[in-house]
Amino acid sequence: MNKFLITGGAGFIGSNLAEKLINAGNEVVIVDDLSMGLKANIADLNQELLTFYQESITNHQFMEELLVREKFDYIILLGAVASVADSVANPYTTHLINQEANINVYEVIRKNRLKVKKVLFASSAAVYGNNPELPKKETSPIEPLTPYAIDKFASERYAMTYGKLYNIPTVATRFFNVYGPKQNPNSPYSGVLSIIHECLKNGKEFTVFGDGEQVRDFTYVDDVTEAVVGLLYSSAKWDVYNVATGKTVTLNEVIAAFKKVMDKELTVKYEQERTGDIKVSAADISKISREIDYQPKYDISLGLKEYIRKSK
Ligand code: UD2
Repeated sequence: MNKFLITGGAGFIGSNLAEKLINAGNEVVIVDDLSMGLKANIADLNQELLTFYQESITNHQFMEELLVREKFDYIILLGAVASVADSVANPYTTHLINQEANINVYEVIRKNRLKVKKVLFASSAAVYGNNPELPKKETSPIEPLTPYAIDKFASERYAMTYGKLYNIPTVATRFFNVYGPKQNPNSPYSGVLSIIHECLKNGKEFTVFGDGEQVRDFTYVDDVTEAVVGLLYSSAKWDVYNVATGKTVTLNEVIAAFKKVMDKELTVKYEQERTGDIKVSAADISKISREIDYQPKYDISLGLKEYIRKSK
């Protein structure tokens, strides 16, 4: 049994990860200010193994006291303002959360010489921006186009550099479009599959921005948490890994698959594509596959089935 800290642990990916770790008998501490996460996401977990702090990761003193007191085996940094649009509207405020708060964690580990088994920083495919090279490899050019992407890239680099300079075992992941239970559909910039799910459930009309032929690598959250745990327990360090399925589908194909899995009709309207929308996002996952023998288990139809089953 190990002790884990998950920042953003009441959010979509964090709460799914907490569930996996707790079900395996580990102790999990969550720090989440509930700005996007929900208490309900972690309410059904074994509370004896869970400690929850409703606190912002920007409270540096709180974070330092917590890290020094609890002596975590593993630290997973998922706490962030996940909306790219928010980062464009509020670049400085989101910077304090998406970058500074993470550096503070590395700094506390360095200053206090904390012995951690691994620190994992959750970065994003957003760091690749619009660069046309496909599929994206970890060595592909980086082109962060928004404050969100800049902060993700910087926090990734800080994790690697702190790791090497001060001998802290760090890794980073670049997630591609993640979907699954507990993803919050309430913002227009929420994951598109959570929005489609909401529309199908409530008989609402769904708007496709563009012609629906945009291509994504949609990754079921269990494959993501599997990759995270695999990297934590492996000897991987000071490196960054794409986390995706390595397969792509168009939005139109996903809509068709979703309707079939739910056996429901969906009214779809087509509008102008979003400014800055990426036409094709595709991941090369050979690096993580080599490192931890990672094999995604969910193609889109299996992932959607599991999403529906677990959302009931
Ligand atoms: C993903 C990430 C984002 C950033 C970006 C980097 C998610 C939720 N977002 O944005 O954080 O890392 O990749 O490239 O993982 N769409 C519709 N109708 C809707 C909502 C979306 O047609 O109501 C379209 C949208 O225009 C896009 C596609 O669906 O073409 C996927 O949208 P998304 O917001 O789920 O994810 P994405 O790839 O834009």
